[in-house]
Amino acid sequence: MSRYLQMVDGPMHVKKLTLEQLQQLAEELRQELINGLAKNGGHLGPNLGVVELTLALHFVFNTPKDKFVWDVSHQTYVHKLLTGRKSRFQTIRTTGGLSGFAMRSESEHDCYGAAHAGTALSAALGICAARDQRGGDENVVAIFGDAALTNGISFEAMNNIAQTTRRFIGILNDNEWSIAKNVGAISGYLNKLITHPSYNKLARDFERFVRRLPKGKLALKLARKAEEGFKGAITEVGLEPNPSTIEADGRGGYGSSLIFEEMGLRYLGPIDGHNLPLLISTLEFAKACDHPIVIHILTKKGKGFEAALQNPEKFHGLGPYDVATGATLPAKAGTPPNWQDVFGQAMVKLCQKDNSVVGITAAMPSGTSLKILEKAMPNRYYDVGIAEEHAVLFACGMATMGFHPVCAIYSTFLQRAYDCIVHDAALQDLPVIFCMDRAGLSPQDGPTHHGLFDIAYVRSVPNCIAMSPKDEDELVDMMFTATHERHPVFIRYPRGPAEGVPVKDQPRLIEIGKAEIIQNFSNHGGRKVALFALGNMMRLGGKAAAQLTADGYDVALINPRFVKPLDAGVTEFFGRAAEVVATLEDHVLMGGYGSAVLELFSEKRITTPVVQMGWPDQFIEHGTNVDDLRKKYGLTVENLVSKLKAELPAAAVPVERRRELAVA
Ligand SMILES: Cc1ncc(C[n+]2csc(CCOP(=O)(O)OP(=O)(O)O)c2C)c(N)n1
Repeated sequence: MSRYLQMVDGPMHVKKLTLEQLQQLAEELRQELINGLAKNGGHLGPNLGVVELTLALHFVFNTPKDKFVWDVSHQTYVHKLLTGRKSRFQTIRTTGGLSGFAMRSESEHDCYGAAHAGTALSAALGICAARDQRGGDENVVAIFGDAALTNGISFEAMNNIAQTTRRFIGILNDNEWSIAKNVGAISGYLNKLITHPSYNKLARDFERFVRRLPKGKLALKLARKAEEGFKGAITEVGLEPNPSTIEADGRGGYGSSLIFEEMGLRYLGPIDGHNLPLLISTLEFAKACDHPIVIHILTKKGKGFEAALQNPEKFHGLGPYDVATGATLPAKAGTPPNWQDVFGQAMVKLCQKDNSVVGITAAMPSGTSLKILEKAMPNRYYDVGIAEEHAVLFACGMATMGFHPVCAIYSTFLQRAYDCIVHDAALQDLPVIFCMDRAGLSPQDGPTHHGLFDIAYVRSVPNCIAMSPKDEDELVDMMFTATHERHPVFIRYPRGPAEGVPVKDQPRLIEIGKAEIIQNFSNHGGRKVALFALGNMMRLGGKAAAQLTADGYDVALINPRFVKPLDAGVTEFFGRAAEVVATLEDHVLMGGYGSAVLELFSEKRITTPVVQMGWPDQFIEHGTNVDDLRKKYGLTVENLVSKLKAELPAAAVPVERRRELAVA
């Protein structure tokens, strides 16, 4: 490990370094990020962009007393390296290793956990309010990206800051990128703010002013609060109203910082977010400010690594890569296409055939592969920014006009739009199609990203149809079927490679509420087991069926397809015919598919024992891969087979039971 990084075990050590040493440390941190993430991947680009900012924050403030609230918090790797976690850094996002996000249980320096965007301003304001209630003097800093400003909650918080507290520090880390290029009017507004000549001048004046102070010693001087006069000078340069900017477009809108100032927030910037002394002095000023303040800093995603600078979208978050070139490993030959790519290609075909279909993403064109539609048919594609509620309401509006909008949203992010699902899509019974990506585990991301609750949250809402395909061909059939429906339809499918089955040229309609019997009982006299394997659990179900069959059991294997409406006929038939039933789902057990089966059994007075396989009632941590986590929680073929065998110890049916069955 490099020289200064080796010496830094906590923020107190950062404060002891000179400016030159800090600058050296910044380089070392960059190398640690680039080398340390190469094996397992991670959010390299965003973290390379905040090296100086994080150093400056720890130089000026004092965590854990002072509070840093990071939006999304995928950019906290440097913070982790500086707060006692560097020896475990290379375990990040792996089984038993550090989380890829801020997590309260991981460190006292992580005062607030996150991974969904747009939460930082509100949470930080809550912390400020609590501090004020208690009469404390902690500094609270919310660090949020430019894409967080495409999210409504950020504005709900900003609307509320000035009336709640006098001491709030916001840092807008503007790199012009969300995961993809940032979208929308706010992004355009920030761009004008950056490029407006008078603001550039302000930034230059400000820099020149800082540079005039004795080199190197500046940071230390400021840290010791010896420069009260200097702070005043910054106020003069940075915060004096500038009439030319207010007049920029004749309305006081573009080109001015009015949007922040009208919210009662002092605005300072834009400043170069890689200029360490400038950052330190600005943060020192903010610390002394008796008024809520937003500092607008400009950073480069991927700074210090050419490949990442060239391709910010890919390097936002990626798997293992080559340190020399940034090249990522190609998929192994024969790997099936990702579910996402099948979805994206199917969207193009559906849109070509049906004018009522459009695709909507909430800032995830690459993650969902909706970018395939964007490329092929840009006028049928909408990226609304990190705004899931808006995405759903927007889709509802289009649906009232006869469209079949397809919202491609990760299961975990759709949670945010639950009210819109209930109050808008379902209550008005609108034909919005929800393609719930990442249903199941998002292993390296962990509990914030696993999509394990969607069946439970959709199943209880009237008018909704919910399904899950066993393979990619069925996914396309389900999408096609959904475009013929008049109700909200939810299709859940996981992350990563699909099953590798060919996708038909012409999709076919699936009868709503109809399960598929993959393998019926053969009535060979073996004890009867019925396996209901939902969606991607079919692979596990198929293996268990093969093993049990080989061991002499008579096994039926059913693809339920629908969670709602459940195929009551098929479920009841196999429920009665089998001696034990198993339900398999990549979802929490509580409220999930197995619960739906049990509800039906209870209603029909079916007493056949049910072995439920799914995720327990707890948040599932992150892990290196799906297999690690499935093993830990018993979602394995071996475990299923042994549970079923425990219910039905002998493969052959005892004579009395055989007689009973014959009579029945
Ligand atoms: C509610 C929600 N929707 C989508 C995402 C996926 N996501 C993760 S990071 C990110 C972009 C964040 O951009 P920004 O806040 O500007 O930070 P940067 O990575 O550019 O530093 C998105 C869309 C998310 N985390 N949360």
